[in-house]
Amino acid sequence: MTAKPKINLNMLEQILSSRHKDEDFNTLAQLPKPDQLKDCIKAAKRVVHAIQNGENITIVGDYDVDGIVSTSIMVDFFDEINYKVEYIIPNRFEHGYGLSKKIIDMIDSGLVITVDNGISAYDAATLCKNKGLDLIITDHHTVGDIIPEAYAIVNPKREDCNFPFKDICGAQVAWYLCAQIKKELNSNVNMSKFLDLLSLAIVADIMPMISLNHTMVKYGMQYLLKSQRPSFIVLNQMMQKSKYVADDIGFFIAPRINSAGRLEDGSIALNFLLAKNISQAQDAFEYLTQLNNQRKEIQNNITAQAIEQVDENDNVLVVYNDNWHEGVIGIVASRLVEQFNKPAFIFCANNDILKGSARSGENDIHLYELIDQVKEYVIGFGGHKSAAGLSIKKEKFNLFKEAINQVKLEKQTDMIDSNILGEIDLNCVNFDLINLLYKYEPYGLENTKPKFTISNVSASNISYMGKNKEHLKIYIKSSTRTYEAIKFNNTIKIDKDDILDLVVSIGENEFRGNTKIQFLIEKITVQ
Ligand SMILES: [Mn+2]
Repeated sequence: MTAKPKINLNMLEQILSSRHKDEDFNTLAQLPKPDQLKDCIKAAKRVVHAIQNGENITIVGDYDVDGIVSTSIMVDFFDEINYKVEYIIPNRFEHGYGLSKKIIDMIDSGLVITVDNGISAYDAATLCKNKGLDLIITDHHTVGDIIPEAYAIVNPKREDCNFPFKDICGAQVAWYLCAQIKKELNSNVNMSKFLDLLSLAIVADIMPMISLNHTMVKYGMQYLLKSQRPSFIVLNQMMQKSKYVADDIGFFIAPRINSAGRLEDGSIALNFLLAKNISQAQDAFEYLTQLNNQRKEIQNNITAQAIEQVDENDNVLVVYNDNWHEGVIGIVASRLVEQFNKPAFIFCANNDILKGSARSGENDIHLYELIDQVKEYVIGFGGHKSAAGLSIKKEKFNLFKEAINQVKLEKQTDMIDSNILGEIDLNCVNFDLINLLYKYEPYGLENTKPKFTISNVSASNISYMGKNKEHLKIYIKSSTRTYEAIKFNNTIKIDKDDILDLVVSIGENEFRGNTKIQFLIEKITVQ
């Protein structure tokens, strides 16, 4: 680790404010307009035509948070303008990802609108055409060499799209299309009522937390807190927060919504978000919590097995097992990235085909481009910089693993190290510091949560929490007070006599109206 400066409050304010000094779109009123998205007007006009002619409209979403939120925004919007639409969240196990033949077989006529998927649905687009279905693709994933044949394609990553900020999520694209439809219809739907939902998708899809994403999540989390959606009333009751931070979404809310599609069916989570009353929302929420607990157990088992297989000398971690659960391999990849600080590919089997999920974390490695360089071994792939999905033939596994490890990686920064702002003196840690950290929320990709080193401390009251005692809790002392510090998924054994160097982020723990300062430990080194 390189030597870090000692941080005080003034320095911290300077560092954090400088991150945003050249940014556009700092208020909701400054957000770019929907017509800046290529094809958005064309698509909206087609939708209005469909409404006027009473055509069937079918929304096709995805089973992750972004896809589910995209779908719920669309469904809710059409509800607001009093037009009944059909919607389908593909089932990962039954239909696979995105618009596919099996999904098109379920649609008889009219207009199909994809949300958070579709940009790689070449064959499905042709099937739609042959079946006389008009297709509007809204997506945000990387546009490949071939573009599907569709009536309109709204995707900021199109080369010919001049939208001023490219890294928005699927739900934002869907929201923008709704905003344009609203305009075409001269309707009075308040588009800001969707910001609560949008904040979930932007955080969960790991969009860069800068520029318009920062603004939308910042305000979205405030809307979330006072949201009148039954689902969010239930959520707020459970969370008991006076304010939200991005990690509340990332660690607590998103995993529950994701667990539906990972283990069973994304519609369960969609029904939660669209619940019409508190009791419906309550039931759906309890079920999601159950699924999420199951998901954790499966994931912990697979993570342990995957770690055993990892070859630490590889630049890119590639592991595979026949019996791994397809729904959790993406998270397992994230856990490997955390532990080894390298891009990770986790595969599970589907007959002779291996389905894989890749994560690059906060490394400067572009996964889509990385896979593109070894695409001769790949059947199909899609995704973006920090997350991707792919499939390969089982017999090509070793070749793929070898080839991807031959690719010269552009740049590999130490993820944790490069995000550390400096050494923090425990005597400087007080609520002034906490408030300053909150002021620059939400944090995320490209605007990382401030991390600090704390050197030469010892731990008291060492304890372990969680079902498998996987989380570590310790107390550390300044000259005047004692702080709680948590390490999730701890792998290091420590003793009360050990002298420790820590990398931490600092936040609050709100519990039953009591607020205390809490450290989240990223890394522990025993001296
Ligand atoms: Mn997405």
